[in-house]
Amino acid sequence: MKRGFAAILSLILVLSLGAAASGQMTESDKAEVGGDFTEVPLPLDCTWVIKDEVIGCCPAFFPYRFTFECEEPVLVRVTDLFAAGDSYWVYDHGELLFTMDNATDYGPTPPWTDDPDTAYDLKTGPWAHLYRQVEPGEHSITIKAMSMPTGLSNSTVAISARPVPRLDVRPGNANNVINLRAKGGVLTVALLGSEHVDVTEVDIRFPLHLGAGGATPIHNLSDPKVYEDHLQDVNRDGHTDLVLHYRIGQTGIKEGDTSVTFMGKMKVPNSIYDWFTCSDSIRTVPAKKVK
Ligand SMILES: [Ca+2]
Ligand SMILES: [Ca+2]
Repeated sequence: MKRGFAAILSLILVLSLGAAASGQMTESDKAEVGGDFTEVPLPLDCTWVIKDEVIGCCPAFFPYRFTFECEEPVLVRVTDLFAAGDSYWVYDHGELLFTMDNATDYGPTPPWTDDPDTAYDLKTGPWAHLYRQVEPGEHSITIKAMSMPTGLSNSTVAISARPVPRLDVRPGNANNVINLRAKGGVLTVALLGSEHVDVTEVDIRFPLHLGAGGATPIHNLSDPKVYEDHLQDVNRDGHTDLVLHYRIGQTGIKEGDTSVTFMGKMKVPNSIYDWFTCSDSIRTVPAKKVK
């Protein structure tokens, strides 16, 4: 891509970003989404759905609504595919979910791949790619091409949905009471597997943080024997769960807190993508007052 062209494109992008700064679709966008959009159910198993379309340019919507419903939080993953250089805005039920900038750091010929995992990889190239976590429930994703620097009127995009574990504080106990008097006390939590979630896909090479204090597990899960011991079906639903133990004093949980959040990462070949969070409600027993 020529530098002058890139400069004009970024100017257009800046201008259009300004127009949609509220994160809302314009009325004409909404009319488009309400129009002839074909519903495509998105599988909840991380497989990529690829759409290569002549959509004109730009901006222009792909004529699809990618839909799914899930009891778990889901990572919506999107990547440019085939010739690099396109950029996209991604919507959920008509609300802007995220924007993906096009890379400009390649020569006159954009690199090409038909492998979404390669295009999604942060290290391999300039394909626009990004993900966002959406909450449990029903979702309807639409994608708008914002720029296609190759000058062609067709664009290729790949999208996949990756459910992530739910958090269960104190497995087997519905009250989730956390006794802050027990400073050295241990809090057991579980990441719950399900029909759609394999907890062994949680990447234990990356931090498994619990709470605002960023506590890390007491046990060394990089030891395969220790890791194996922490894979249990705590709620007896037939799906393996990952049990984790933390020092309460390191979690940052304070008196009156009503929830606690876990942060970890799902496995992705060669990528630092697919971080996720999950939360559970808690009730605290106050620490002893110092007189
Ligand atoms: Ca519980
Ligand atoms: Ca289970």
